[in-house]
Amino acid sequence: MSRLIIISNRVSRPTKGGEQGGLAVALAAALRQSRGIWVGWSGETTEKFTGQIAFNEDQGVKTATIDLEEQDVDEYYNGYANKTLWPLFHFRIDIAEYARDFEGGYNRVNQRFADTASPLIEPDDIVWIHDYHMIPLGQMLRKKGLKNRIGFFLHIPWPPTRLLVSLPHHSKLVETLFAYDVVGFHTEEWLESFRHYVEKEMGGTVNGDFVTVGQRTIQAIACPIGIDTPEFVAASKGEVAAEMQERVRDSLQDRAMIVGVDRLDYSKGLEERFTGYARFLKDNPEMHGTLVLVQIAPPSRGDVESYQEIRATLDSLAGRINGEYSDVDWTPIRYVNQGYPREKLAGIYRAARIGLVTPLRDGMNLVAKEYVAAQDPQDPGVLILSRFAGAANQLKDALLINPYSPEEMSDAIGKALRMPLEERKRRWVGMMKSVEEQDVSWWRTTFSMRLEEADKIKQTEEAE
Ligand code: ADQ
Repeated sequence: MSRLIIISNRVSRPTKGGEQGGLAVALAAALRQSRGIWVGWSGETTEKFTGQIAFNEDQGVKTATIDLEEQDVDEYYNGYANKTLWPLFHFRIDIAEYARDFEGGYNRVNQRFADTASPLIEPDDIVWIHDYHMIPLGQMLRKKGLKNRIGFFLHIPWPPTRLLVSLPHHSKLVETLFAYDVVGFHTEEWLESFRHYVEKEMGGTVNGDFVTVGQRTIQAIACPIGIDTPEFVAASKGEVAAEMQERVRDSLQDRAMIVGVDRLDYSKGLEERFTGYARFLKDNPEMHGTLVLVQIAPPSRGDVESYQEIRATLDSLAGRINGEYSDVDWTPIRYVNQGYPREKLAGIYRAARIGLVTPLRDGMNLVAKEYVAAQDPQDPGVLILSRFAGAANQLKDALLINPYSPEEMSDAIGKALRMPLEERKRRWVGMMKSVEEQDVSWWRTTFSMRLEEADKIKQTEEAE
C-alpha cells in the first residue's frame, strides 16, 4: 500500500472528545492505515518564515505543520483564499476583492508549502491536496521534480465561466490544475462548469472523465463527500445526545423546533432563512407560540470584514423578528453563537421537527446529511434544503426550496409541520439510503482508487 500524504490549509489532529468532523476522521483513518503524513499550516504566526516543520503524532496520525508570517496570513488566508476565491467561487463577485498583494501572497505561501512538503514525499507516495487554498501547489511540486500521483479535491463550488473570468489571471490559476492526475468536485454541476471553462477559455477537449489541454490530460470527476454515517448514527443514539435532546425538548414545552446549524458565513443564507421564517410567522398568526427556530452559528473568519458585517446584520435581524413577534412566554428565534461537540449536536438535530438548511450556494453541505443521519427512524423530522446546495443532488426527498424566496420557505415550513408520519418516513428512508451508501469512507476510497488507477493509466502510456 502506498503512503498517503495529505496537504491542506489546516490539519486536524485526533481528539478524545469526538469533536472532529467526518472529513478529519476519514482522512485520519486513511493516514493511519498507510502510515502517511498530514501537512498544513499550524494556525500560528512567526516573525520570519523559516520552513521549520513541527512533527506530531496523535493516535497514530502523523502531522507536519509550519508557521506562517503575519503578512502571509493576511494575503494568502484572509486575502486571496477568503476575500477573493471564497466569494467568487460562491458566485458573489459583488464582494470578491481582487488585489495583486493577495495573489502574490497566495503564490508565495503555496511555494512555501511546496518547499517544505517536497522533501517529505517519497517516490511511491500518493499525494492528495485539498481545497481552494492550495490550487497551484501541485504544479509547484511538479516543478520540483515530483512524479508522484497527485490528486486535488475542491470542497467548494466551481463557478460558471462568465463569473470566473472576472478573476485577474484566471487562466493561469486554472492551468495549474493540469499538474494533477485527478481533480475532484462534489457534483456534476461544478464539474460541468469546470469543463465548460476548459473548452471555452483554454481550447481544451473533454472525453468522458478525461480533460485535455495541450499535452496534459487529467481526470476530472464528480465525487460527493459524505459524513461518517455509522459514527453519527451511533452518536445520535448515545447518552450525551439523549440528554441534549431531553434538555432541548424540556425547554420547548411541546413547541415544534426548527434547527439551523452553520458557520456564520454569508454563503449559508442565514439572513434569507430568518426572513423566510419571519414570512411564515406573518402568514400564519395562528401558529405563533407553537414553534421555535434554534439557529446555531459559531462565528468564523472574524478577521474578514464581510464576516463582521454578516454578524451585525443577523444580530439585528434576529432582534427585530423577536421584537416584533415575541410574547411574554415565547421567543420565536433562539440565536446561539457557539459550537457544540458532535454528540450534543446529534441530540439537537434529533430534537428538531425540521432541519432548515438554506445556503445560497454550497459545495456540498454536511449539516443536511448529519440532520438526516440523526433522526429517529420511527419519527423522523423533515429536511428543508436549498436547491443550491451540492447535497440537493443526492437528498432529493428533502423539501427542496429556492432560499431567495421567503414565500417558498414559508410554504415549505408549513408543509413540513403538517406532514403526516408516513410521508416523513418515506422521505427519510430515501435520503438515509444515500447518506449511508455514499458516506465519507465511500468518498475517500472512490477518490483514492481513481488516483491509483491514474497511475496505472500513466504507466501503460509510458510503456507504449
Ligand atoms: P463548510 O462550509 O464548513 O464546509 P458544511 O459542509 O456544512 O460546511 O460543514 C460544516 C461542519 O461543521 C459540519 O460537520 C457541522 O456539523 C459543523 N458545524 C457547523 N456549525 C457547528 C456548531 N455550531 N457546532 C459544532 N459543529 C458545527 C466546506 C464546504 C461545504 C462542504 C464541506 C466538506 O463549504 O460545502 O460540504 O467543506 O467538503
